Amino acid sequence: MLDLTGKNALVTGIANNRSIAWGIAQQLHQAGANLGVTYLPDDKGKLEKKVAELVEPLQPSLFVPCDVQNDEQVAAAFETVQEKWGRLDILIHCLAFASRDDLSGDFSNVSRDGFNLALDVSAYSLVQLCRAAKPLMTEGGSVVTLTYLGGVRVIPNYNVMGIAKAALEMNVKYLAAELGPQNIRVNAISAGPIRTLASSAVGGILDMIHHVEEIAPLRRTVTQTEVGNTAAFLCSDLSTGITGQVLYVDAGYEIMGM
Ligand code: NAD
Ligand code: 0WE
Repeated sequence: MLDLTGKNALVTGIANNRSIAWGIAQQLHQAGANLGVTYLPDDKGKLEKKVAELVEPLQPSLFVPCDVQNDEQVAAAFETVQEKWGRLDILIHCLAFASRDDLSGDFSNVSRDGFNLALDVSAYSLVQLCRAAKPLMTEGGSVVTLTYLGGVRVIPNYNVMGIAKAALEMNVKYLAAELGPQNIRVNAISAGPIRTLASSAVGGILDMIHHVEEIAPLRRTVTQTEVGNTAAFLCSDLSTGITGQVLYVDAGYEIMGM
């Protein structure tokens, strides 16, 4: 039923085997999609090598650098998509970044640079990638991004990332409205806390996970695979009527008031 054969899917945000994007890539692959993977290049090419080895079993037909803060690199990545595939069907936006200093202490201490960095990488990047994808999604398409409850409620220490996620969720709505007539759908998954490279760098993440395990209706957190399966659904013909939405994959935590 969930069939993505013949679909070309570009996945951003894989850093290691704990990345949510890795969970998504695996489920898209299992559903039969043709994968393209982007990575954030570093000085020594260490991350490139790690990600290349990780994704090898999924046999991506495209593997390109894409730092969303580098306009030329983003343009080059989509030129490669155009040359190698001719058409794009699925875009997974699964990246965020804020300065570590801005993810603790008083929110009001955030500097202009820190604010701009978080919003640039974590929110503007969706607009930028959708603009590049738009002319390539000639047979319609599906864009999925990752957000967090800290974009709609105050979560201690999430701070400037909360503002970035609020902007990201509103980007989803404006982009869905603009791209809908071209049958391109844009949705977000709001995932519960998961141990990843990004979340593990944050103090107290384990306590937050334990809190969710006590409060969430399902009495547990979610896995990268569960987020991946929801992403596959949002990219498939099972969800053709859904656009502009934020779908919570959080074991039900969001509904709880006390
Ligand atoms: P992760 O560290 O595995 O992924 C973050 C990715 O962002 C990395 O692959 C990194 O290379 C990439 N990135 C950072 N700056 C970039 C740039 N300038 N250009 C291109 N890529 C860049 O962590 P994750 O938890 O899998 O995060 C993926 C997404 O999921 C993020 O949007 C995050 O906000 C969201 N999310 C995470 C959780 C969680 O608890 N882990 C919960 C809800 C939402
Ligand atoms: O979106 C995220 C992670 C965002 C993130 C994390 C880091 C850590 C390392 C963005 N930038 C950085 N920069 C770094 O230098 N999550 C939803 C996971 C997360 O992060 C939190 C959380 C949760 C949950 C930060 C504070 C409180 C809770």
